[in-house]
Amino acid sequence: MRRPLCNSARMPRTCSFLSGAGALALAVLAPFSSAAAQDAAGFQAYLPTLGAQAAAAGVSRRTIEAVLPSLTYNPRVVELDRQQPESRPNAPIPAFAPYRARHVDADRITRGRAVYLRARGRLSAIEQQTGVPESIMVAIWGHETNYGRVMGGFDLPRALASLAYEGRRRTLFTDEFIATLKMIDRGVPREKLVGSWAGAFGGPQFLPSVYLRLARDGDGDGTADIWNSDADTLASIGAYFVDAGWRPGVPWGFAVSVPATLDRRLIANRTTSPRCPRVQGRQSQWKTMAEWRALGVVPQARAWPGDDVLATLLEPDGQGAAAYLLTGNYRVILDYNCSNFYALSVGLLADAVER
Ligand SMILES: [Ca+2]
Repeated sequence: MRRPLCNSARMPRTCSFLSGAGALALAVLAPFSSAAAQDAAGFQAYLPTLGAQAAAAGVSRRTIEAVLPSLTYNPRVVELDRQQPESRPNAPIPAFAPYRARHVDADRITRGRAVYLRARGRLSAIEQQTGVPESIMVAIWGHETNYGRVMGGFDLPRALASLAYEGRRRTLFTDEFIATLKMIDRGVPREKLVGSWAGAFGGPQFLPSVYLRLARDGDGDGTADIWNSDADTLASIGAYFVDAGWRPGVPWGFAVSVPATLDRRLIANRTTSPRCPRVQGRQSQWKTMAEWRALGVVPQARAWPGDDVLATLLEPDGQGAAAYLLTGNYRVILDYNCSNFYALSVGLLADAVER
């Protein structure tokens, strides 16, 4: 993992060698170094609290004593956490089209098709057991890690303990930190606990608590190795979707054309979702397919699902641009990662891989 030289709590003075500006650099650095030293010290003082919470949650003394003394504060993960959109609730929403072009691109589609064809036997068995379409499992894998290519290089216990210490989402990160220790208790080697700055790891980018609950052994060798085994990765994604309520036989959604005359005020969402309100607030009211058809909404490619299937309308770039009707299965993709752009791109990549 690379860290910016000026951002290391352990070597804060490295910057003065780079700047060459002598006293000025030291004057600028002084308050920063002091803050970094405070964080490093505060983190060490906080570790016994985390250790006590882990012990109370049933983690073995052996694991706690092996891991906690090795941890140091990681300012980089805190910096990344503060860049997240939910830290800036009033930031403008960017356009979907450029995001789609980056995430549902020719390379990802081509390689997704190759994975789809290569793993066909395995995928079809998982689809039979779970009802989750093969292409959706492939698309999640493609989006999360570019089919296992990019799985993150952050040490998870260190990253999660740093985020718990920082405190913006302390409960979440404390629970996930404890879950990493439980993974060690279960026999996962310490050196495997590497992933994204926010604690997700392996091909499906599961959080530790999700791994404990839903990781599956897809190739039958007795372990759920979502780092190295494609079969385990895909079976685990399938298990996640079943757990989150995927309904077999219903598409995630599809592109539609919407009459320019449709009065959007009549279909505006008037409820606030307790979960991801900003994301779900961009979607319309839920209506049946029969009701959408009566409003003049026309599918661009796929046939309609049954008339009684409920769906919501999303026009991510506003009226006159791409529009989608989304079913309850779209909500399952949002459960995996609550972002409209993410969920739309997963659905569109799945369709492209299958085509
Ligand atoms: Ca396995």
